[in-house]
Amino acid sequence: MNLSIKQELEARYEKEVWIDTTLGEALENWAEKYQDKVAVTFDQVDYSYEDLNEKASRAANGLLKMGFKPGEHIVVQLPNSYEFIALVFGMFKAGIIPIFALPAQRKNEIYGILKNADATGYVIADSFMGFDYLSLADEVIEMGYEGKVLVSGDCKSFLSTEDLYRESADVLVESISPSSVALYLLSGGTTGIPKLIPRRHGDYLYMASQVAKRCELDEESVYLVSLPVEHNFPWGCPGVIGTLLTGGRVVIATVSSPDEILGLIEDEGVTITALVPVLANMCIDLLEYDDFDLSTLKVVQIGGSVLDPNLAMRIEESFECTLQQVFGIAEGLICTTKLEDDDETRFYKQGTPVSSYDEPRIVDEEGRDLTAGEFGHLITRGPYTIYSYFKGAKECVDEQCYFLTGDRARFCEDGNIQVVGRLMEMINRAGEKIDPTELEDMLVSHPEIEDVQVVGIKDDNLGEKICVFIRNDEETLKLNEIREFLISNKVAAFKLPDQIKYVSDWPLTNVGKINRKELKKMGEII
Ligand code: OOB
Repeated sequence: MNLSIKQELEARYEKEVWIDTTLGEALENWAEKYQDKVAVTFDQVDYSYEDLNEKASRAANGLLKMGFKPGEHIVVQLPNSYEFIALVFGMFKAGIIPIFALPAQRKNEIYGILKNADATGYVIADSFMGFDYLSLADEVIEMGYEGKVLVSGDCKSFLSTEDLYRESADVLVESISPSSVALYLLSGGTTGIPKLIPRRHGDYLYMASQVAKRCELDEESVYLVSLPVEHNFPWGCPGVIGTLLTGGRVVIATVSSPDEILGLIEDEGVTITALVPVLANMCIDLLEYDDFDLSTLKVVQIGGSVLDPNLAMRIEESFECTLQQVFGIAEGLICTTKLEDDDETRFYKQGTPVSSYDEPRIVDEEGRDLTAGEFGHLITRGPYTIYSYFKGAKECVDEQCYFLTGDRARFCEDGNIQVVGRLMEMINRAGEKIDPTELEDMLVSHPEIEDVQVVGIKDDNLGEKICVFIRNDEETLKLNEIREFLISNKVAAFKLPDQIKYVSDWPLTNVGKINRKELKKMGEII
Protein backbone atom coordinates (compact mmCIF):
# COMPACT_ATOMS: atom_id res chain seq x y z
CA MET A 1 0.00 0.00 0.00
CA ASN A 2 1.26 3.44 -0.95
CA LEU A 3 1.01 5.50 2.22
CA SER A 4 1.00 8.90 0.50
CA ILE A 5 -2.06 7.84 -1.53
CA LYS A 6 -3.75 6.83 1.70
CA GLN A 7 -2.92 10.19 3.29
CA GLU A 8 -4.27 12.11 0.29
CA LEU A 9 -7.50 10.12 0.29
CA GLU A 10 -7.97 10.52 4.02
CA ALA A 11 -7.38 14.28 3.91
CA ARG A 12 -10.03 14.59 1.22
CA TYR A 13 -12.57 12.43 3.06
CA GLU A 14 -11.99 14.31 6.28
CA LYS A 15 -12.59 17.64 4.55
CA GLU A 16 -15.46 16.64 2.29
CA VAL A 17 -17.20 13.52 3.54
CA TRP A 18 -16.98 12.27 7.09
CA ILE A 19 -19.48 13.37 9.69
CA ASP A 20 -17.72 15.36 12.38
CA THR A 21 -19.27 13.69 15.43
CA THR A 22 -18.70 10.49 17.36
CA LEU A 23 -21.49 7.94 17.67
CA GLY A 24 -21.80 8.90 21.34
CA GLU A 25 -22.25 12.59 20.54
CA ALA A 26 -24.67 11.64 17.77
CA LEU A 27 -26.92 9.92 20.32
CA GLU A 28 -26.83 13.05 22.52
CA ASN A 29 -27.95 15.10 19.50
CA TRP A 30 -30.74 12.69 18.57
CA ALA A 31 -32.02 12.66 22.16
CA GLU A 32 -32.13 16.45 22.16
CA LYS A 33 -33.97 16.49 18.85
CA TYR A 34 -36.41 13.59 19.26
CA GLN A 35 -36.75 13.55 23.09
CA ASP A 36 -39.61 11.27 24.14
CA LYS A 37 -40.23 9.88 20.66
CA VAL A 38 -39.82 6.09 20.68
CA ALA A 39 -36.33 5.06 19.60
CA VAL A 40 -36.45 1.32 20.28
CA THR A 41 -39.18 -1.27 20.84
CA PHE A 42 -38.04 -4.51 22.43
CA ASP A 43 -40.15 -7.24 23.96
CA GLN A 44 -43.26 -5.03 23.63
CA VAL A 45 -41.69 -2.20 25.62
CA ASP A 46 -41.03 1.21 24.06
CA TYR A 47 -37.87 3.16 24.94
CA SER A 48 -37.55 6.83 24.01
CA TYR A 49 -34.52 8.59 22.57
CA GLU A 50 -34.01 10.17 25.99
CA ASP A 51 -34.22 6.76 27.73
CA LEU A 52 -31.62 5.35 25.40
CA ASN A 53 -29.29 8.30 25.82
CA GLU A 54 -29.60 8.15 29.59
CA LYS A 55 -29.01 4.42 29.81
CA ALA A 56 -25.98 4.75 27.51
CA SER A 57 -24.53 7.52 29.69
CA ARG A 58 -25.00 5.41 32.80
CA ALA A 59 -23.30 2.49 31.07
CA ALA A 60 -20.40 4.74 30.04
CA ASN A 61 -19.86 6.01 33.57
CA GLY A 62 -20.36 2.51 34.97
CA LEU A 63 -17.73 1.02 32.67
CA LEU A 64 -15.19 3.71 33.53
CA LYS A 65 -15.89 3.26 37.22
CA MET A 66 -15.46 -0.49 36.87
CA GLY A 67 -11.92 0.23 35.73
CA PHE A 68 -12.16 0.12 31.94
CA LYS A 69 -10.12 2.79 30.18
CA PRO A 70 -10.85 4.65 26.95
CA GLY A 71 -9.25 2.80 24.04
CA GLU A 72 -9.67 -0.64 25.63
CA HIS A 73 -11.48 -3.43 23.81
CA ILE A 74 -14.57 -5.27 25.04
CA VAL A 75 -16.02 -8.26 23.21
CA VAL A 76 -19.81 -8.01 23.24
CA GLN A 77 -21.67 -11.26 22.66
CA LEU A 78 -25.25 -10.40 23.55
CA PRO A 79 -28.44 -11.56 21.87
CA ASN A 80 -30.55 -8.98 20.03
CA SER A 81 -31.89 -6.71 22.77
CA TYR A 82 -32.41 -3.10 23.88
CA GLU A 83 -29.51 -3.59 26.24
CA PHE A 84 -27.12 -4.36 23.38
CA ILE A 85 -27.83 -0.96 21.83
CA ALA A 86 -27.66 0.98 25.12
CA LEU A 87 -24.47 -0.71 26.28
CA VAL A 88 -22.67 -0.32 22.98
CA PHE A 89 -23.59 3.38 22.85
CA GLY A 90 -22.26 3.61 26.40
CA MET A 91 -18.95 2.29 25.09
CA PHE A 92 -18.97 4.84 22.23
CA LYS A 93 -19.47 7.60 24.80
CA ALA A 94 -16.64 6.34 26.99
CA GLY A 95 -14.28 5.76 24.07
CA ILE A 96 -14.19 2.04 24.86
CA ILE A 97 -14.22 -0.02 21.69
CA PRO A 98 -16.77 -2.83 21.38
CA ILE A 99 -16.04 -5.90 19.29
CA PHE A 100 -19.24 -7.30 17.84
CA ALA A 101 -19.23 -11.07 18.41
CA LEU A 102 -22.19 -13.22 17.37
CA PRO A 103 -24.27 -15.23 19.87
CA ALA A 104 -23.70 -18.34 17.77
CA GLN A 105 -19.92 -18.25 18.25
CA ARG A 106 -18.35 -20.80 20.57
CA LYS A 107 -15.21 -21.19 22.64
CA ASN A 108 -12.47 -21.46 20.01
CA GLU A 109 -13.68 -18.47 18.06
CA ILE A 110 -14.48 -16.39 21.14
CA TYR A 111 -11.19 -17.17 22.81
CA GLY A 112 -9.37 -16.37 19.53
CA ILE A 113 -11.16 -13.04 19.28
CA LEU A 114 -10.55 -12.13 22.94
CA LYS A 115 -6.89 -12.95 22.58
CA ASN A 116 -6.26 -11.29 19.20
CA ALA A 117 -8.04 -8.17 20.37
CA ASP A 118 -6.22 -7.99 23.71
CA ALA A 119 -9.72 -7.60 25.16
CA THR A 120 -10.07 -6.50 28.76
CA GLY A 121 -13.80 -7.25 28.89
CA TYR A 122 -16.25 -9.87 27.65
CA VAL A 123 -20.03 -9.27 27.84
CA ILE A 124 -22.51 -12.15 27.63
CA ALA A 125 -26.09 -13.01 28.53
CA ASP A 126 -26.48 -15.73 31.15
CA SER A 127 -28.20 -17.98 28.62
CA PHE A 128 -29.88 -17.68 25.24
CA MET A 129 -31.68 -20.23 23.07
CA GLY A 130 -30.85 -22.95 25.58
CA PHE A 131 -27.13 -22.23 25.54
CA ASP A 132 -25.29 -21.53 28.80
CA TYR A 133 -22.89 -18.63 28.23
CA LEU A 134 -21.59 -18.76 31.82
CA SER A 135 -19.97 -22.10 31.03
CA LEU A 136 -18.56 -20.61 27.86
CA ALA A 137 -17.01 -17.82 29.96
CA ASP A 138 -15.54 -20.45 32.31
CA GLU A 139 -14.05 -22.24 29.31
CA VAL A 140 -12.38 -19.16 27.82
CA ILE A 141 -10.95 -18.32 31.24
CA GLU A 142 -9.55 -21.83 31.43
CA MET A 143 -8.02 -21.30 28.00
CA GLY A 144 -6.21 -18.22 29.32
CA TYR A 145 -8.53 -15.19 29.10
CA GLU A 146 -7.72 -12.88 32.01
CA GLY A 147 -10.06 -9.91 31.54
CA LYS A 148 -13.39 -9.12 33.20
CA VAL A 149 -16.63 -10.93 32.41
CA LEU A 150 -19.92 -8.99 32.54
CA VAL A 151 -23.21 -10.81 32.47
CA SER A 152 -26.70 -9.65 31.55
CA GLY A 153 -29.07 -11.67 33.76
CA ASP A 154 -28.02 -14.08 36.50
CA CYS A 155 -24.28 -13.32 36.77
CA LYS A 156 -23.25 -15.93 39.41
CA SER A 157 -19.66 -15.08 40.38
CA PHE A 158 -19.13 -12.70 37.44
CA LEU A 159 -19.89 -8.97 37.23
CA SER A 160 -23.45 -7.86 36.46
CA THR A 161 -24.28 -5.37 33.70
CA GLU A 162 -27.12 -4.12 35.94
CA ASP A 163 -24.50 -2.48 38.18
CA LEU A 164 -23.41 -0.31 35.26
CA TYR A 165 -26.82 1.31 34.90
CA ARG A 166 -26.89 2.35 38.55
CA GLU A 167 -24.19 4.95 37.87
CA SER A 168 -25.09 8.58 37.25
CA ALA A 169 -25.99 9.77 33.76
CA ASP A 170 -24.00 12.98 34.09
CA VAL A 171 -22.28 14.15 30.97
CA LEU A 172 -18.90 12.61 30.37
CA VAL A 173 -15.75 14.47 29.63
CA GLU A 174 -14.03 11.84 27.52
CA SER A 175 -12.83 13.56 24.38
CA ILE A 176 -12.90 11.24 21.43
CA SER A 177 -12.00 12.01 17.84
CA PRO A 178 -14.64 11.21 15.18
CA SER A 179 -11.82 9.73 13.09
CA SER A 180 -10.84 7.24 15.80
CA VAL A 181 -12.00 3.60 15.78
CA ALA A 182 -15.54 3.27 17.15
CA LEU A 183 -16.11 -0.47 16.86
CA TYR A 184 -14.73 -3.67 15.41
CA LEU A 185 -16.86 -5.81 13.14
CA LEU A 186 -15.88 -9.40 12.44
CA SER A 187 -14.87 -10.46 8.97
CA GLY A 188 -17.00 -13.14 7.31
CA GLY A 189 -15.64 -16.59 6.73
CA THR A 190 -16.86 -19.69 8.43
CA THR A 191 -13.68 -21.30 9.60
CA GLY A 192 -10.72 -19.93 11.48
CA ILE A 193 -10.68 -16.97 13.81
CA PRO A 194 -12.44 -13.96 12.27
CA LYS A 195 -10.33 -10.89 11.55
CA LEU A 196 -11.24 -7.61 13.27
CA ILE A 197 -12.46 -4.78 11.05
CA PRO A 198 -11.87 -1.31 12.51
CA ARG A 199 -14.73 1.10 11.72
CA ARG A 200 -14.54 4.74 12.68
CA HIS A 201 -17.18 7.03 14.20
CA GLY A 202 -17.39 9.63 11.42
CA ASP A 203 -17.22 7.26 8.48
CA TYR A 204 -19.68 4.77 9.96
CA LEU A 205 -22.21 7.55 10.58
CA TYR A 206 -21.66 8.77 7.03
CA MET A 207 -22.23 5.27 5.57
CA ALA A 208 -25.41 4.72 7.61
CA SER A 209 -26.81 8.10 6.58
CA GLN A 210 -26.11 7.38 2.90
CA VAL A 211 -27.90 4.01 3.09
CA ALA A 212 -30.79 5.64 5.00
CA LYS A 213 -31.21 8.06 2.08
CA ARG A 214 -31.30 5.14 -0.37
CA CYS A 215 -34.06 3.53 1.71
CA GLU A 216 -35.92 6.86 1.93
CA LEU A 217 -36.13 6.59 5.72
CA ASP A 218 -37.87 9.33 7.70
CA GLU A 219 -39.24 9.91 11.19
CA GLU A 220 -42.19 7.62 10.47
CA SER A 221 -39.97 4.69 9.50
CA VAL A 222 -40.09 1.55 11.61
CA TYR A 223 -37.04 -0.66 11.05
CA LEU A 224 -37.13 -4.28 12.18
CA VAL A 225 -33.85 -5.90 13.25
CA SER A 226 -34.43 -9.44 11.94
CA LEU A 227 -30.80 -10.59 11.67
CA PRO A 228 -28.27 -10.78 14.52
CA VAL A 229 -27.74 -7.08 15.30
CA GLU A 230 -23.94 -7.39 15.48
CA HIS A 231 -23.87 -7.85 11.73
CA ASN A 232 -23.04 -4.76 9.66
CA PHE A 233 -26.26 -5.09 7.64
CA PRO A 234 -28.81 -4.65 10.50
CA TRP A 235 -26.47 -2.43 12.51
CA GLY A 236 -25.60 0.21 9.95
CA CYS A 237 -27.04 -0.39 6.45
CA PRO A 238 -29.22 1.53 7.39
CA GLY A 239 -30.06 -0.71 10.33
CA VAL A 240 -30.11 0.61 13.87
CA ILE A 241 -27.78 3.57 13.25
CA GLY A 242 -29.45 4.75 10.02
CA THR A 243 -32.89 4.55 11.62
CA LEU A 244 -31.91 6.44 14.77
CA LEU A 245 -30.18 9.18 12.82
CA THR A 246 -33.37 9.82 10.87
CA GLY A 247 -35.56 9.82 13.98
CA GLY A 248 -37.32 6.54 13.17
CA ARG A 249 -38.11 3.61 15.45
CA VAL A 250 -36.08 0.40 15.76
CA VAL A 251 -38.00 -2.79 16.56
CA ILE A 252 -35.92 -5.76 17.68
CA ALA A 253 -36.61 -9.42 16.93
CA THR A 254 -34.87 -11.72 19.40
CA VAL A 255 -34.49 -14.83 17.27
CA SER A 256 -34.27 -14.71 13.49
CA SER A 257 -37.31 -16.92 12.99
CA PRO A 258 -39.98 -16.36 10.31
CA ASP A 259 -42.91 -16.45 12.76
CA GLU A 260 -41.33 -13.83 15.02
CA ILE A 261 -40.31 -11.63 12.09
CA LEU A 262 -43.69 -11.75 10.34
CA GLY A 263 -45.54 -11.38 13.66
CA LEU A 264 -43.56 -8.25 14.55
CA ILE A 265 -44.08 -6.70 11.12
CA GLU A 266 -47.84 -7.05 11.71
CA ASP A 267 -47.90 -6.05 15.40
CA GLU A 268 -45.49 -3.12 15.22
CA GLY A 269 -46.35 -1.68 11.82
CA VAL A 270 -42.85 -2.29 10.49
CA THR A 271 -41.99 -0.39 7.28
CA ILE A 272 -38.57 -1.86 6.46
CA THR A 273 -36.41 -4.84 7.36
CA ALA A 274 -33.25 -6.59 6.15
CA LEU A 275 -33.03 -10.32 5.45
CA VAL A 276 -30.59 -12.76 3.91
CA PRO A 277 -32.01 -14.83 1.00
CA VAL A 278 -32.42 -18.06 3.02
CA LEU A 279 -34.43 -16.29 5.70
CA ALA A 280 -36.61 -14.55 3.10
CA ASN A 281 -37.31 -17.96 1.58
CA MET A 282 -38.32 -19.33 4.98
CA CYS A 283 -40.69 -16.38 5.50
CA ILE A 284 -42.28 -17.01 2.10
CA ASP A 285 -42.84 -20.68 3.04
CA LEU A 286 -44.63 -19.59 6.21
CA LEU A 287 -46.71 -16.97 4.37
CA GLU A 288 -48.05 -19.75 2.17
CA TYR A 289 -50.05 -21.31 4.97
CA ASP A 290 -50.34 -18.59 7.58
CA ASP A 291 -51.85 -15.11 7.27
CA PHE A 292 -49.99 -12.01 8.39
CA ASP A 293 -51.00 -8.42 7.72
CA LEU A 294 -47.86 -6.97 6.15
CA SER A 295 -49.57 -3.88 4.72
CA THR A 296 -47.26 -1.37 6.49
CA LEU A 297 -44.15 -2.91 4.93
CA LYS A 298 -42.62 -0.76 2.18
CA VAL A 299 -39.15 -2.23 1.70
CA VAL A 300 -37.48 -5.60 2.20
CA GLN A 301 -33.72 -5.35 1.85
CA ILE A 302 -31.95 -8.51 0.77
CA GLY A 303 -28.21 -8.99 0.93
CA GLY A 304 -25.42 -11.13 2.29
CA SER A 305 -25.34 -13.70 -0.48
CA VAL A 306 -26.38 -14.18 -4.08
CA LEU A 307 -30.13 -13.78 -4.57
CA ASP A 308 -31.74 -15.96 -7.20
CA PRO A 309 -33.91 -13.73 -9.49
CA ASN A 310 -36.86 -16.14 -9.13
CA LEU A 311 -36.71 -15.76 -5.36
CA ALA A 312 -36.35 -11.99 -5.84
CA MET A 313 -39.67 -11.90 -7.70
CA ARG A 314 -41.38 -14.14 -5.14
CA ILE A 315 -40.19 -11.84 -2.35
CA GLU A 316 -42.02 -8.86 -3.86
CA GLU A 317 -45.15 -10.94 -4.51
CA SER A 318 -45.29 -12.49 -1.03
CA PHE A 319 -44.27 -9.46 1.03
CA GLU A 320 -46.17 -7.09 -1.29
CA CYS A 321 -43.51 -4.42 -1.09
CA THR A 322 -40.40 -3.19 -2.87
CA LEU A 323 -37.30 -5.35 -2.88
CA GLN A 324 -34.01 -3.55 -2.35
CA GLN A 325 -30.91 -5.58 -3.15
CA VAL A 326 -27.92 -4.77 -0.98
CA PHE A 327 -24.40 -5.89 -1.73
CA GLY A 328 -22.20 -5.12 1.21
CA ILE A 329 -18.98 -6.01 2.97
CA ALA A 330 -18.30 -5.43 6.66
CA GLU A 331 -15.00 -3.90 5.51
CA GLY A 332 -16.84 -1.04 3.80
CA LEU A 333 -18.44 -0.67 0.36
CA ILE A 334 -22.24 -0.82 0.26
CA CYS A 335 -24.15 -0.97 -3.02
CA THR A 336 -27.93 -0.96 -3.21
CA THR A 337 -30.64 -0.74 -5.81
CA LYS A 338 -32.90 2.31 -5.63
CA LEU A 339 -36.55 1.96 -4.69
CA GLU A 340 -37.64 3.39 -8.04
CA ASP A 341 -35.42 1.07 -10.12
CA ASP A 342 -37.17 -1.00 -12.80
CA ASP A 343 -37.95 -4.74 -12.40
CA GLU A 344 -34.90 -5.86 -14.32
CA THR A 345 -32.59 -3.94 -11.98
CA ARG A 346 -34.35 -4.85 -8.72
CA PHE A 347 -34.48 -8.57 -9.53
CA TYR A 348 -31.13 -9.13 -11.24
CA LYS A 349 -28.67 -6.50 -9.99
CA GLN A 350 -27.10 -5.29 -6.78
CA GLY A 351 -27.28 -1.57 -7.52
CA THR A 352 -24.72 1.18 -7.22
CA PRO A 353 -22.47 2.41 -4.39
CA VAL A 354 -24.19 4.56 -1.76
CA SER A 355 -21.49 7.24 -1.94
CA SER A 356 -20.28 9.16 -5.00
CA TYR A 357 -16.81 8.92 -3.38
CA ASP A 358 -16.79 5.11 -3.64
CA GLU A 359 -14.49 3.88 -6.41
CA PRO A 360 -15.40 0.27 -7.24
CA ARG A 361 -13.55 -1.33 -10.18
CA ILE A 362 -13.72 -4.70 -11.89
CA VAL A 363 -10.28 -5.99 -12.84
CA ASP A 364 -8.73 -9.07 -14.45
CA GLU A 365 -5.98 -11.24 -12.96
CA GLU A 366 -3.34 -8.68 -13.98
CA GLY A 367 -5.27 -5.83 -12.35
CA ARG A 368 -6.43 -4.31 -15.66
CA ASP A 369 -9.88 -2.72 -15.74
CA LEU A 370 -12.50 -4.72 -17.58
CA THR A 371 -15.29 -3.19 -19.63
CA ALA A 372 -19.01 -3.34 -18.83
CA GLY A 373 -20.39 -6.84 -19.18
CA GLU A 374 -17.11 -8.63 -18.42
CA PHE A 375 -16.78 -10.55 -15.15
CA GLY A 376 -13.73 -10.04 -12.98
CA HIS A 377 -12.54 -9.24 -9.47
CA LEU A 378 -14.36 -6.46 -7.61
CA ILE A 379 -11.94 -4.11 -5.88
CA THR A 380 -12.85 -0.80 -4.25
CA ARG A 381 -11.73 2.16 -2.20
CA GLY A 382 -13.73 4.94 -0.62
CA PRO A 383 -14.47 6.99 2.47
CA TYR A 384 -15.74 4.13 4.62
CA THR A 385 -13.72 1.18 3.28
CA ILE A 386 -10.78 -0.04 5.37
CA TYR A 387 -7.12 -0.27 4.38
CA SER A 388 -6.15 -2.93 6.89
CA TYR A 389 -7.50 -5.24 9.56
CA PHE A 390 -6.61 -4.88 13.24
CA LYS A 391 -2.92 -5.65 13.78
CA GLY A 392 -2.54 -5.87 10.01
CA ALA A 393 -3.81 -9.46 9.98
CA LYS A 394 -3.58 -10.32 6.26
CA GLU A 395 -2.83 -7.64 3.65
CA CYS A 396 -6.16 -6.64 2.11
CA VAL A 397 -5.52 -3.72 -0.24
CA ASP A 398 -3.38 -3.22 -3.35
CA GLU A 399 -0.69 -0.57 -3.88
CA GLN A 400 -3.30 2.07 -4.77
CA CYS A 401 -5.32 1.35 -1.59
CA TYR A 402 -8.07 -0.64 -3.32
CA PHE A 403 -9.63 -3.23 -1.02
CA LEU A 404 -9.70 -6.70 -2.61
CA THR A 405 -13.20 -8.07 -2.04
CA GLY A 406 -12.55 -11.54 -3.47
CA ASP A 407 -15.92 -11.30 -5.21
CA ARG A 408 -16.60 -12.07 -8.84
CA ALA A 409 -18.71 -9.33 -10.39
CA ARG A 410 -19.34 -7.12 -13.41
CA PHE A 411 -20.66 -3.71 -14.22
CA CYS A 412 -23.80 -3.72 -16.34
CA GLU A 413 -24.13 -1.19 -19.19
CA ASP A 414 -26.35 0.95 -16.95
CA GLY A 415 -23.68 1.18 -14.24
CA ASN A 416 -25.30 -1.27 -11.83
CA ILE A 417 -23.11 -3.92 -10.30
CA GLN A 418 -23.85 -7.64 -10.48
CA VAL A 419 -22.11 -9.93 -8.01
CA VAL A 420 -22.21 -13.64 -8.82
CA GLY A 421 -20.10 -15.26 -6.10
CA ARG A 422 -16.65 -15.59 -4.64
CA LEU A 423 -13.67 -15.74 -6.97
CA MET A 424 -12.26 -18.63 -5.02
CA GLU A 425 -15.47 -20.54 -5.51
CA MET A 426 -14.78 -21.01 -9.19
CA ILE A 427 -14.56 -24.76 -9.51
CA ASN A 428 -11.31 -25.91 -11.04
CA ARG A 429 -12.06 -29.28 -12.63
CA ALA A 430 -9.01 -30.70 -14.36
CA GLY A 431 -7.87 -27.15 -15.13
CA GLU A 432 -11.21 -26.03 -16.56
CA LYS A 433 -12.79 -23.18 -14.58
CA ILE A 434 -16.48 -23.60 -13.90
CA ASP A 435 -18.67 -20.89 -12.43
CA PRO A 436 -21.07 -22.62 -9.99
CA THR A 437 -23.67 -19.87 -10.43
CA GLU A 438 -23.99 -20.64 -14.12
CA LEU A 439 -24.99 -24.23 -13.32
CA GLU A 440 -27.22 -23.15 -10.43
CA ASP A 441 -29.12 -20.70 -12.65
CA MET A 442 -29.65 -23.40 -15.23
CA LEU A 443 -30.66 -26.06 -12.70
CA VAL A 444 -33.36 -23.97 -10.97
CA SER A 445 -35.11 -23.71 -14.31
CA HIS A 446 -35.81 -27.47 -14.02
CA PRO A 447 -39.43 -27.91 -12.84
CA GLU A 448 -38.42 -30.33 -10.08
CA ILE A 449 -35.57 -28.25 -8.67
CA GLU A 450 -36.36 -25.31 -6.43
CA ASP A 451 -33.28 -24.77 -4.35
CA VAL A 452 -29.82 -25.80 -5.49
CA GLN A 453 -26.15 -25.18 -4.72
CA VAL A 454 -23.19 -26.30 -6.78
CA VAL A 455 -19.80 -26.70 -5.11
CA GLY A 456 -16.38 -28.05 -5.98
CA ILE A 457 -15.25 -31.10 -4.02
CA LYS A 458 -11.63 -32.20 -3.64
CA ASP A 459 -10.75 -35.03 -6.00
CA ASP A 460 -7.44 -36.84 -6.37
CA ASN A 461 -7.65 -37.16 -10.15
CA LEU A 462 -9.45 -34.02 -11.24
CA GLY A 463 -8.34 -31.56 -8.57
CA GLU A 464 -11.98 -30.76 -7.98
CA LYS A 465 -15.19 -32.41 -9.06
CA ILE A 466 -18.62 -30.89 -9.35
CA CYS A 467 -21.22 -31.71 -6.71
CA VAL A 468 -24.85 -30.62 -7.00
CA PHE A 469 -26.77 -30.20 -3.74
CA ILE A 470 -30.55 -30.07 -3.95
CA ARG A 471 -32.72 -29.06 -1.00
CA ASN A 472 -35.61 -31.47 -1.08
CA ASP A 473 -36.87 -34.15 1.31
CA GLU A 474 -37.32 -36.55 -1.59
CA GLU A 475 -34.63 -37.68 -3.98
CA THR A 476 -36.59 -36.86 -7.13
CA LEU A 477 -33.84 -36.75 -9.75
CA LYS A 478 -30.87 -38.99 -10.41
CA LEU A 479 -27.44 -37.75 -11.46
CA ASN A 480 -27.88 -38.94 -15.07
CA GLU A 481 -31.23 -37.12 -15.35
CA ILE A 482 -29.58 -33.90 -14.24
CA ARG A 483 -26.75 -34.38 -16.70
CA GLU A 484 -29.23 -35.03 -19.51
CA PHE A 485 -31.15 -31.89 -18.58
CA LEU A 486 -27.96 -29.83 -18.72
CA ILE A 487 -26.91 -31.42 -22.02
CA SER A 488 -30.30 -30.56 -23.51
CA ASN A 489 -29.58 -26.98 -22.41
CA LYS A 490 -26.29 -27.04 -24.31
CA VAL A 491 -24.04 -27.04 -21.26
CA ALA A 492 -20.46 -28.03 -22.16
CA ALA A 493 -19.49 -31.60 -21.25
CA PHE A 494 -16.70 -30.54 -18.85
CA LYS A 495 -19.28 -28.67 -16.74
CA LEU A 496 -21.49 -31.70 -16.12
CA PRO A 497 -21.82 -32.63 -12.44
CA ASP A 498 -19.99 -35.66 -11.05
CA GLN A 499 -22.08 -36.11 -7.96
CA ILE A 500 -25.51 -35.26 -6.53
CA LYS A 501 -26.65 -34.99 -2.92
CA TYR A 502 -29.95 -34.16 -1.28
CA VAL A 503 -30.35 -32.18 1.94
CA SER A 504 -33.54 -31.31 3.80
CA ASP A 505 -32.02 -28.05 5.12
CA TRP A 506 -28.99 -25.99 4.20
CA PRO A 507 -26.15 -25.81 6.70
CA LEU A 508 -26.03 -22.11 7.67
CA THR A 509 -23.35 -19.73 8.89
CA ASN A 510 -23.81 -17.66 12.05
CA VAL A 511 -25.69 -14.97 10.17
CA GLY A 512 -27.83 -17.34 8.15
CA LYS A 513 -25.88 -17.49 4.89
CA ILE A 514 -25.64 -20.90 3.22
CA ASN A 515 -22.44 -22.44 4.54
CA ARG A 516 -20.73 -23.52 1.33
CA LYS A 517 -17.61 -24.67 3.14
CA GLU A 518 -19.75 -27.09 5.12
CA LEU A 519 -21.37 -28.27 1.88
CA LYS A 520 -17.92 -28.99 0.49
CA LYS A 521 -17.18 -31.13 3.54
CA MET A 522 -20.51 -32.92 3.23
CA GLY A 523 -19.75 -33.56 -0.43
CA GLU A 524 -16.49 -35.26 0.47
CA ILE A 525 -18.30 -37.86 2.55
CA ILE A 526 -19.40 -40.56 0.16
C1 OOB B 1 -22.39 -8.67 4.28
O1 OOB B 1 -21.14 -8.49 4.79
P1 OOB B 1 -20.09 -9.65 5.13
O2 OOB B 1 -18.82 -8.94 5.42
O3 OOB B 1 -20.65 -10.56 6.15
O4 OOB B 1 -19.95 -10.52 3.81
C2 OOB B 1 -19.47 -9.93 2.61
C3 OOB B 1 -19.56 -10.94 1.47
C4 OOB B 1 -19.26 -10.31 0.14
O5 OOB B 1 -17.88 -10.27 -0.11
C5 OOB B 1 -20.01 -11.25 -0.79
O6 OOB B 1 -19.26 -12.40 -1.01
C6 OOB B 1 -21.24 -11.61 -0.02
O7 OOB B 1 -20.89 -11.46 1.37
N1 OOB B 1 -22.38 -10.73 -0.33
C7 OOB B 1 -23.15 -10.85 -1.43
C8 OOB B 1 -24.16 -9.87 -1.31
N2 OOB B 1 -23.97 -9.20 -0.15
C9 OOB B 1 -22.87 -9.74 0.43
N3 OOB B 1 -23.07 -11.68 -2.50
C10 OOB B 1 -24.01 -11.52 -3.47
N4 OOB B 1 -25.02 -10.63 -3.41
C11 OOB B 1 -25.13 -9.78 -2.35
N5 OOB B 1 -26.13 -8.90 -2.31
O8 OOB B 1 -22.81 -9.75 3.92
C12 OOB B 1 -23.23 -7.44 4.18
C13 OOB B 1 -22.82 -6.27 4.77
C14 OOB B 1 -23.61 -5.14 4.67
C15 OOB B 1 -24.80 -5.18 4.00
C16 OOB B 1 -25.22 -6.37 3.41
C17 OOB B 1 -24.44 -7.51 3.50
